[in-house]
Amino acid sequence: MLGIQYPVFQGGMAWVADASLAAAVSNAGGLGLISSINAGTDAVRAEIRKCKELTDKPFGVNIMLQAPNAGEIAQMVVEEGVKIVTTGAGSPSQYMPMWKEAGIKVIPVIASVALALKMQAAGADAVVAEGAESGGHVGELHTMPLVPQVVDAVDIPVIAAGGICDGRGAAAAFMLGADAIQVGTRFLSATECNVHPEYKEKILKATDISTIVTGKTLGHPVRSLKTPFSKTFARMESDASVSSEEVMAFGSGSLRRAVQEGDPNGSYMAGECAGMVRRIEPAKDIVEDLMSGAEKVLKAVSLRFE
Ligand code: TUI
Repeated sequence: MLGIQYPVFQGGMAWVADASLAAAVSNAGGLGLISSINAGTDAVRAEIRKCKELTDKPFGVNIMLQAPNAGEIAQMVVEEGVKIVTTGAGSPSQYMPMWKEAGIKVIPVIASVALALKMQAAGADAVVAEGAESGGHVGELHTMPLVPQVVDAVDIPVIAAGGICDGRGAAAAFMLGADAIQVGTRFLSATECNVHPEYKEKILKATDISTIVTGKTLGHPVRSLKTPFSKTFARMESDASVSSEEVMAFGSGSLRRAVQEGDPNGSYMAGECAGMVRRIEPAKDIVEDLMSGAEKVLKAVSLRFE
């Protein structure tokens, strides 16, 4: 459907997923995605143009629907001839007719069966079922129960996301009925990923219990690494004497500060599998490790059932 070699999507991570990372993943045979959360619509347009120079393989754009410029980005991807769009943090129904008209493959990220069905009815070509193990904005269900329930509910392909970091996770996702996987956190450590070195360092140092979900009281739960900043955020939102406006002001701009400045007062969004990320390596090696690792465990397990 997408013209890619391997069923591996790179998560469209806000402020992180630029042309450099997306092109590296696409050149490796996966699907690279550029994030629409960047310095503004023109900056995203520039990343798209750069990506076209870096790869002749298919790539896409992830549109964060809660962003104030989401409508502008939705129009811009049509102008730039983008072929694949994924969306997050909302329903893209209003843009669907325009994108279908332009021949764009539309793949909404969803976190429930209800929204998967709504997206299918609206004409989605596939859905990414993203469990709450993932980094960034999360839903309520986790990958293990979410993916098979979405697979049973829809007739379009399902891409599993959330907690998938190596060949074992990839194989498990295929066992749940997924047609492909989406991986975010592991690509934070890619050589071609342009986050601040401090961000990579924090991911490499992370353990199994290094992430926390904050923002539930604001209706915008986000998973990030436990840091003095995220712990303060958690304390503020559970303190009745602190208004939600004060909490939001405290968090404002924190992801950009982490990604670009390695600021200790930044939000280091990451999934639960951050503890499994061991080294910095080219995106190509990550894609190949995901696929060869899946093949290895699938063969080993199938032998046990012969
Ligand atoms: O969108 C994401 N993950 C994100 S977006 C993001 S940007 C940001 N966030 C906070 C502060 C600063 C920047 C970081 N991470 N993942 C896709 C995703 N979408 N996960 C869950 C959902 C989702 C949730 C509810 C999709 C739809 C939905 O329903 C809304 C509706 O209209 O029914």
